[in-house]
Amino acid sequence: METKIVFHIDFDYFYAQCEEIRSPELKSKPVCVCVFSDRGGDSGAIATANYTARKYGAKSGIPIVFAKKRLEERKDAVFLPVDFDYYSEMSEKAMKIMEGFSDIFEYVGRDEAYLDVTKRTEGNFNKASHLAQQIKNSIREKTKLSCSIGISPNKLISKIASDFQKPDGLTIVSPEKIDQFLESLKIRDIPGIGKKTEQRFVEMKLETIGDVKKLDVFTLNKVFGRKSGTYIYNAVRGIDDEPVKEREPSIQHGKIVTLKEDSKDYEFLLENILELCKEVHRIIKEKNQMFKSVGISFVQSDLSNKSKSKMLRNSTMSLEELEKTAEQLLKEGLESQTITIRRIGVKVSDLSESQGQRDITSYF
Ligand code: DGT
Ligand code: CA
Ligand code: CA
Repeated sequence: METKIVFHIDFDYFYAQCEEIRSPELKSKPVCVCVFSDRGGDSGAIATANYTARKYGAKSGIPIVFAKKRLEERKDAVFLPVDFDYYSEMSEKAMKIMEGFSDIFEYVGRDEAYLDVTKRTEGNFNKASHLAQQIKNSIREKTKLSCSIGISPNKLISKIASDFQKPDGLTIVSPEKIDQFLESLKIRDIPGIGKKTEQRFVEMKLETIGDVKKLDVFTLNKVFGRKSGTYIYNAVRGIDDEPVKEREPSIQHGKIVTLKEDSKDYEFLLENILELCKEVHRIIKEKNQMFKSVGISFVQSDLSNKSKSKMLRNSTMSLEELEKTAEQLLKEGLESQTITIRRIGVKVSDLSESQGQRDITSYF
């Protein structure tokens, strides 16, 4: 069987990096991107933090109050609310570039993807290394984003490898290096192995992947059950035959603009909303897709977010329906609006392929 070459590409400190790109003055500061809960104040958790903030122990999943405590001495630390629409927009641009460099492209989530590049590299790891460098350069040039790439004959090892030298990493594990690469890594580095599984291994006095390799498949199956046991048995040996499956990130289409001036004036905002509707509709038409949900979003002058969406009765391609719905959402969104709005967006989701001449009126 010929050796496959699979890339796993993962953007570095993704949400926080997007914020740095939007506001370069943040680069020298600790930056935490926060999911503020509805309860107000500082309740909520950190979605991610840049590497400066991580040095102080501020990281994904911890409460915002803890992060603020840990960063107490850094008076310049910045805590920003998440702006998913903006991150999606950045992600989409970078994903398009990656897709262009792949034989098979599998979108995993906003910040990661697998690429099968076996054909275009002719299974040659040297060529693969050049290709990866080219992808990094192209993404950086067009979006300013940095990413880390893992290269190996399968998804499992590439995923581990992309995480091996972050940020801006490039880790190549050719077939003959697999054992050596895995040997000294922590068991926890295997995707899917969480705290609980790790704890069981600690109890068995096993710490590295090399240690676990000493266990036979029967022991692993007995301790973890057949499914997990077999997975672990193969994973520690670098065995994984999951193919890269074509998958595109077409979950939604959206457009967002920064307004000429911050405002909460209905007429002014409506004008912008209608313009965005036209742009979003252009994408939908081009892709021959129908949508069933419409959403609008505001980034308010204090950088907090607000969004509203509505599910339609039927899927449609109609610009008129898109505009009507967005207009209605805008009216609702502006009720009790106190602060002005800085950026405004429109998106459609719950997409489906339009199948031929279903209903001629739904095309316009
Ligand atoms: P890294 O280690 O440089 O890849 O850093 P990130 O931030 O890219 O980490 P990753 O790849 O695990 O996650 C990608 C994005 O997913 C991250 O920018 C924010 C989001 N995320 C990750 N963990 C959490 C979490 O615990 N809560 C929330 N709300 N979001 C998270
Ligand atoms: Ca990442
Ligand atoms: Ca990731």
